[in-house]
Amino acid sequence: MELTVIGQEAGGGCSSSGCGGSSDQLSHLPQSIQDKVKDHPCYSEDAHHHFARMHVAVAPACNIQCHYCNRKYDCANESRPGVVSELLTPDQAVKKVMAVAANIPQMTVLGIAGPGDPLANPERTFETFRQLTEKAPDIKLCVSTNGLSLPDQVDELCKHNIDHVTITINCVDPEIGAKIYPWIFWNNRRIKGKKGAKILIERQQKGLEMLTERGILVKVNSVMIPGVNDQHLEEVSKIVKAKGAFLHNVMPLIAEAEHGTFYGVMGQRGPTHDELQALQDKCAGDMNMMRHCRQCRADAVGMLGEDRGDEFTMDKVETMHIDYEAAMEKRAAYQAAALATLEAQRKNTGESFISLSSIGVRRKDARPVLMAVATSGGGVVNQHFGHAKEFLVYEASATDVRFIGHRKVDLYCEGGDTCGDGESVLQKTIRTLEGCEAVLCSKIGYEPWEMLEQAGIAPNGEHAMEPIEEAVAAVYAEMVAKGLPEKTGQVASLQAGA
Ligand code: CLF
Ligand code: SF4
Repeated sequence: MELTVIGQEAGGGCSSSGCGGSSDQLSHLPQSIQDKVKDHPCYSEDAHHHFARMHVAVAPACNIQCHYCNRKYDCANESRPGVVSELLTPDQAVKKVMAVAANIPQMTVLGIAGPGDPLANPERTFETFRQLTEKAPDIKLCVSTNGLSLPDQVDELCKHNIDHVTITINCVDPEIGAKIYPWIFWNNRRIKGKKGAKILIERQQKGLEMLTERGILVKVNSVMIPGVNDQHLEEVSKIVKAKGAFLHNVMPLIAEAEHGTFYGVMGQRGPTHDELQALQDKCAGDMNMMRHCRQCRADAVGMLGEDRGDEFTMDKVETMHIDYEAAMEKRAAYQAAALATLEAQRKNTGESFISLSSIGVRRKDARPVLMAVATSGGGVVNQHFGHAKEFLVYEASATDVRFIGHRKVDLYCEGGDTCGDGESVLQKTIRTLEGCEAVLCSKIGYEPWEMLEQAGIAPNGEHAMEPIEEAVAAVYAEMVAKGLPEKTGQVASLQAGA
């Protein structure tokens, strides 16, 4: 028997990678659809190591109210709550996109996701798309909506070659909807409670069907709200899949009192890492799940998990002198090389096997282990522990290695050869890694090494520059060979959230 590392060719499929775009999962799809997702950082989990997205905040208005939203901030249906984006006109947005395209060759996708609802601002949204289709036809266009106006806008979306649409669908039951949406604004009227939620749900479902009939890929976002819709989202997942959604992204509610949202003020909690993962796993039986969402800002720029927006504020963009011809050549060359690397990685991971005989037959049923990985992109272990702003979490088992999600941390090392002394931040980082039993990075300082060991997390810098899944599998094999400890003591208490 063999241990498969991301068994794409070996039949692991999406369940092994937990992603929206492993090559096996896509291989049954028409080539035209594979082409739409292979370099989209949100629709393909492995593509997000190589390709970037950007958002332009051109859409200020919204036509509904969500209990997790405060209009002072970006739309929380596709954005991290509590951040404010620089609002742009369509002309400014196009200028900014061209500047980013010239400077960040990884950027393949332009999304409009706020700060309000893009389809509640159709003139501004479609004018931006219209100009970009002319000026930058190689950029994929993407939009995110609450769905209320969607059925009215589907034809216009088609006209602009928009291949990717996200609809936030938090429920299919108006009773539950009334607990999430106090009102909607529709046909020039404010409609409250269950009645409003019912209309919203119907419009979302209709929009979803219309898009899939036209071959547009639809991702559904759902905000997981414990005690409100957490028990209901499995059903949502089944229904949206049946209606043709391509990918389901269950995101955690983030409700802080200081954001001034209804939920924040009422003390509604968000889910724990374990609760989120458990729900994603339940939904995954029926649906391709996205687990690498970073809840971006409405003006995010760069790879998922990084934000280079500060480099491209309008005052900076206005002063940039860009040789577009040279930049576009560089862009095309980068993207061709990145795709070739990605294809090679997909092939290699599909073909990589570690013989279980090397770690002993009795370990066929060795328990799974969570590991955290520090990476700055490229699909390899290549980041210093102290420089990581987030860790990717993988689950290794005797049958496969799968991506589980990411954990954001505070940066405590400000550079130099040694890690900083921000002990309390380091402790916080280690708490963030609860449940993980190893952390893979390119380098790590002495102090965090010791503290990780004390917390029951094995630091590992032996696999620098290796592809992540292969490195995780190799560490798992070593751990199993040594004998996995019972899940007790500190690790268990951390997993319990202690
Ligand atoms: Fe933007 Fe959304 Fe398009 Fe991606 S983000 S409009 S599909 S290009 Fe991606 Fe960011 Fe998550 Fe959105 S990580 S918040 S899912
Ligand atoms: Fe806020 Fe977005 Fe909901 Fe509108 S759709 S209320 S902007 S979270």
